[in-house]
Amino acid sequence: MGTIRHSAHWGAFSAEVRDGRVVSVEPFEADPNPTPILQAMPEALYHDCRVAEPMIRKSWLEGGPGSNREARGGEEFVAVSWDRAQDLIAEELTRVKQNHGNTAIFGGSYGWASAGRFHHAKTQLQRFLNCHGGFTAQVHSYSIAAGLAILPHILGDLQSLRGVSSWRDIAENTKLIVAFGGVGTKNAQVEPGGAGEHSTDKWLRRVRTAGVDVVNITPLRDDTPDYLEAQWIAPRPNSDVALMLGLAHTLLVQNLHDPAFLNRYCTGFEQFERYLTGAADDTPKDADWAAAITDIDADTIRDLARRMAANRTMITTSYSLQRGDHGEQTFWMTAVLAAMIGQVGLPGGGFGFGYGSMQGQGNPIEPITAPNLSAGANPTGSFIPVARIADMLLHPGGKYEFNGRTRTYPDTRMIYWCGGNPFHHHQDLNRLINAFRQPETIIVHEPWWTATARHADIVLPATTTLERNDIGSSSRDRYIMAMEQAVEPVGDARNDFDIFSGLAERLGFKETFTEDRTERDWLRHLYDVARQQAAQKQVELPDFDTFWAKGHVEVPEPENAHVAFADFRADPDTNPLKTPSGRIEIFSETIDGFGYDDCPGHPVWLEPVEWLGSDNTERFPLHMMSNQPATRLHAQMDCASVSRDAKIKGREPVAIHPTDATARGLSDGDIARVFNVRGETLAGVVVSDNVRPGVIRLATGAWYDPAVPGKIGTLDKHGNPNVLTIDRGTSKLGQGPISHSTLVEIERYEEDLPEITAFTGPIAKASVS
Ligand SMILES: Nc1nc2c(c(=O)[nH]1)N[C@H]1C(S)=C(S)[C@@H](COP(=O)(O)OP(=O)(O)OC[C@H]3O[C@@H](n4cnc5c(=O)[nH]c(N)nc54)[C@H](O)[C@@H]3O)O[C@H]1N2
Ligand SMILES: Nc1nc2c(c(=O)[nH]1)N[C@H]1C(S)=C(S)[C@@H](COP(=O)(O)OP(=O)(O)OC[C@H]3O[C@@H](n4cnc5c(=O)[nH]c(N)nc54)[C@H](O)[C@@H]3O)O[C@H]1N2
Ligand SMILES: [Mo]
Repeated sequence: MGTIRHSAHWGAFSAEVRDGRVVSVEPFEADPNPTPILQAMPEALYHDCRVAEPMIRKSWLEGGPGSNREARGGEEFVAVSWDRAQDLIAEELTRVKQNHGNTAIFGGSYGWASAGRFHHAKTQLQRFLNCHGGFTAQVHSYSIAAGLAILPHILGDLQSLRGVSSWRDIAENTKLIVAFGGVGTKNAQVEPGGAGEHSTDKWLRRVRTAGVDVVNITPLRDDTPDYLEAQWIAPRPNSDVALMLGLAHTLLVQNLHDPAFLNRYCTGFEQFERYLTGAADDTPKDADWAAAITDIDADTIRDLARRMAANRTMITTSYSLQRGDHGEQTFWMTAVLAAMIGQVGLPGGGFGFGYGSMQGQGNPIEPITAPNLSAGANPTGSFIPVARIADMLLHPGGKYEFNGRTRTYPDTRMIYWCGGNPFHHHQDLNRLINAFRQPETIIVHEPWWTATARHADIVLPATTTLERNDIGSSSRDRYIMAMEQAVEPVGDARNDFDIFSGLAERLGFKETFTEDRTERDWLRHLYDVARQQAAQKQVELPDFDTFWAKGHVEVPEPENAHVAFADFRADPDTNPLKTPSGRIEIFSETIDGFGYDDCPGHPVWLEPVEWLGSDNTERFPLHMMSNQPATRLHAQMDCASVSRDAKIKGREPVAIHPTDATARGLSDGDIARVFNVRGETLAGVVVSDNVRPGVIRLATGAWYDPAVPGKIGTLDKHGNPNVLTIDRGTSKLGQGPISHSTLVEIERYEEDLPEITAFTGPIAKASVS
C-alpha cells in the first residue's frame, strides 16, 4: 500500500499501489493541464498482451538462424528459459560478428521507448552493442529527418528547431501568428523524457488574451483550438511551398519585403528572385499561380501577404509539413519567407518550427542539460538515414545518395530492436514485411506483443517503466522527476539493463557495460553529472538524496523572453550563423553543388509524388493525413481503454468531409475499407466538416492487425494507415519519410467484420521446445 511518484512521455504522476498492484494514477500536482492518456497506464500494465516470458519463433529455434523466414509474423512461438534465450543470443551475436562483421548487426532501434533516461531502451541497446564492437545505426528521426538535413545548410544550426522564441515573447510581442500545419494542444500532450508541466494550453490562452491574430493553415481545422478563433485556410495537402511562394511574390511586387534585411543578413536572394519572378523559367510564382496549385483564392493569398508585412508576424511551421514529399522545401521556404518580411531576430517576429508539435516547443526554460546515459562511441561509424530501413534490408550493397554523399547499404544479418516499433512507424508495411524476411535473426525486447514483436525470432519480455526506478527529464521541461518503482516486474519481465548485463557477462564485457554500477548507483551518478553541468550555468540543483526524497526538482522559469536569432540580428559580424556565408542561405552553394534534381540550390515548388493537384487522381482521389493520435503516443497504450473507447466497432476512426461521405454512401459509424495500390485497412467512419473536402484523417497508431498474419498484402483489420503510405525518401538530401503524401480511396465495407486480434499476445504458442 502506498503512493509512488513517477513520470512518462505524457506527463508526471503519482500511482497508488495496493497489494503489490497499481490501482490508479493521479497527475502531478503542479501540472496545469494533464492529459487523459495517463489513465491508460494501470490497464496497459496488466494487459493480456504483455510479453510474459522469453519466446522464440518455432522454426528459428528448431532450425537455427535464417530458418523459414517467410513465416515471420505468422508463426507460433515457443517459451524458453531466460538462460537458454540469453545463451542463444550471445552465440548469435558472436557468429554474426565473426562471419559478417559488426556492420551486419542493425541496432538503430529507432523509437520513443519510455521516459526514464537511465532505462532508456535504445540507449541501453546501443551502449551494449558498442561494447560488442559496434553496429549499423540510424541518423535523424522519423519526426524531422528532412528538417534535420536541410537546416544546418541554410541556418548553420538547429536554433530554429531547438531554440525557438519562447511563448512569452510571442504572447508579449507578436501581433499575427501564421501557423502552417496549425498550432494546438493535441500533440503538446507529450514530450520525450516527460513533462512535469503541460504549459502549451496556458500559453495559447495568453496569446488569445493578448489579442494575437492566428491564421490556421491546414487541411484539418481542429489542428488549432477553437478558443484562438483562428482564420482557417485549407490548402491542398503538401502544396504549402506554392502558397509561401505566392506570399513571397506578393511581398516582392508590392514592395513589402525588406531589402535591407536581405542584404545584410542573407545571401543569394538574387538567384531566388529570378525564380520567384519567373525571370529564370518564365513562370512568375504570383498569387494566381499559387491559387491554381493550392486551391486557395488569390485574393486571400495577397491579403495575407499584406497582413504579414504590416504586423509583427511569427511564422510557425509544424514538423508535419516536412514529412511529405520534398519536405526540405517547406522548412527552407519558411525561413526565406520570414527573411523577406525582415523580422527575424526581433521580438515577436521571425519563424520557428514545431510549435504545437511537441509540448516543450516554446516553453520558457533555462537551458540545462538533462541527466542522460551515454551510449558510448560506435567503432563502425556505419549508419543509414533513419527511414531507409526497408531499402537497406532489400538492397544490401546498394548505392544511394544522402546529403551530398554517395553511400552503400550494409549487408544486414541481424536486427536488434529495443524500444521502438517499426510496424508502427515505418511506411508501406507490406514492403516492410518483405524486408523483415531478409536477415537471419531478429531480436526484440518489448513489454507488449506489438506487431514488431510478432515479426521477430526472439522476443524478450522487458519491464515497463513502473517496474523500475529512473529519472525523467527533458531539455524542454522545467522539472526533473524521480521515477520510483511501483511494482515488481510483471510475469517474467526483466529490465533491458539487466538483460544486457547478462549478455555482456556471457560475451566478456560486463564491467565495461555496467561500470560496476547498480541501478541506484547509476541514477545517483547521472544526476550528479547533470547537477555539475547545471552549476556551470549558474543553476543550483539540490543533491541527489534531497531530490529523490522530494520527488522532483523544479527549475524556475526565466523572467526574460527568449528571442531566437537575436544575437545574430544585433551583430551579424560578431555573431554570424554557422553557414558557409555566416548568413541565412537563401541560395546555398553547397546544396547547389550536390546537383540534386529533387533539392536544388534555393527553395522551389516540386510536385509531390501523390497529391490532389496531380492529373492522376481518378483511382485514388482522397489525400490521407495520417497524423499523430489524440488518445495515445504512437502505438503505445493502444491496448487500453483511453484509446479503444475512441474506436468504432473496434477500428480506428477515419474522418471524412460530408460531401465525400455522401458521394460514397458513407455515414457516421459505418466501417469502411481504405485502400490504394499498396494495401487496405478497415476504419470507422466519422463525418466531419473540420476536414477539407478531398482529405481524410486516419491517425497513426492502431496496431497492425493482418487478416492473414505474415502474408504480404493481406487486409489490415484495424486501421493502421502505414499499410497505405509510400516508402521513399523526401529527397536525396534528407531521405526523410513521406507519410503525409498518400492518396487513397474509401468505400463501405459490406462483409462480416473480422475480429480484432492485435491485442491477444503471440500469434500462437507451441508447447514443445
Ligand atoms: N503514417 C505515419 N507514420 C508515422 C508518423 C506519421 O505522422 N504518419 N510519425 C512518425 C513519427 S514522428 C514517429 S516519432 C514514429 C514513432 O514510432 P515509435 O517511437 O517506434 O513508436 P512507439 O509506439 O512509441 O514505439 C515505442 C515502443 O517501445 C516500447 N517500449 C516502451 N518502453 C520500453 C522499455 O522500457 N523497453 C523496451 N524494450 N521497449 C519499450 C513500447 O512498448 C513501444 O512498442 O512514428 C512515425 N510514423
Ligand atoms: N497525442 C500525441 N501527441 C504527439 C504524438 C503522439 O503520438 N500522440 N507524437 C509526437 C511526435 S513523435 C511528433 S514528431 C510530433 C509531430 O508533430 P506534427 O508533425 O506537427 O504532427 P502531425 O499530427 O503529424 O501533424 C499536425 C498537422 O499537420 C497537418 N498537416 C499535415 N500535412 C500537411 C501539409 O502538407 N500542409 C499543411 N498545411 N498541414 C499539414 C495535419 O492536418 C496534421 O493534423 O507530435 C508529437 N505529439
Ligand atoms: Mo516523432
